[in-house]
Amino acid sequence: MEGEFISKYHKQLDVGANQCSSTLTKRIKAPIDIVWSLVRSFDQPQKYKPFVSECTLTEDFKVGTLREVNVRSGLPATTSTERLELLDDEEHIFSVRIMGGDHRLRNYSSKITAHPETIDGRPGTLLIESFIVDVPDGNTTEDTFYFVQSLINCNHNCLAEVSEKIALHNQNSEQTSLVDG
Ligand code: A8S
Repeated sequence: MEGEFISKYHKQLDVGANQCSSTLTKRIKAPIDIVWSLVRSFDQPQKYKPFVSECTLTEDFKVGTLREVNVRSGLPATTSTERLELLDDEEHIFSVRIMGGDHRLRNYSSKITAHPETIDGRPGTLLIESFIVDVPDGNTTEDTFYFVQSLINCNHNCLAEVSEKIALHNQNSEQTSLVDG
């Protein structure tokens, strides 16, 4: 299934000679509704992205809207201006493009899809994220892969942690309400 989803949703058609592109997956032990509600919060990426300190929208939350993201210190970046390209709550597709900011990732765009999956007999989620970006001057393709993939892996791990915490909390309150009758 994973391969099918990747070829259906994550085929990068035009990867230029000075660009790099890749697809990462993460299995999360939480139902898709919980994971999706975090992924789709274009206005609050700090709910799960550990490097984001603040985010403000320039207009109402809709496709085409820009957000100004402030990045925590310690990274080679301070701000990023990003546009919501696609939000499909039925098919669970979310795509963002970086328009500018104080950092080195030019022409970055990413797409996330989420797919329900049973993990250890419980409702879980398969998350797939692909990206494409220019290789910055003075860097190799390998450096760029490594840099971007590390950031995305951190985001995925935190997304899993937050989602799994909410799922566990929901399970516990369901049990309590069963007992309370
Ligand atoms: C995302 C993915 C990435 C974010 C990168 C790759 C970024 O926010 C950080 C450091 C940078 O140097 C670039 O979906 C930028 O968050 C953490 C500011 C864009």
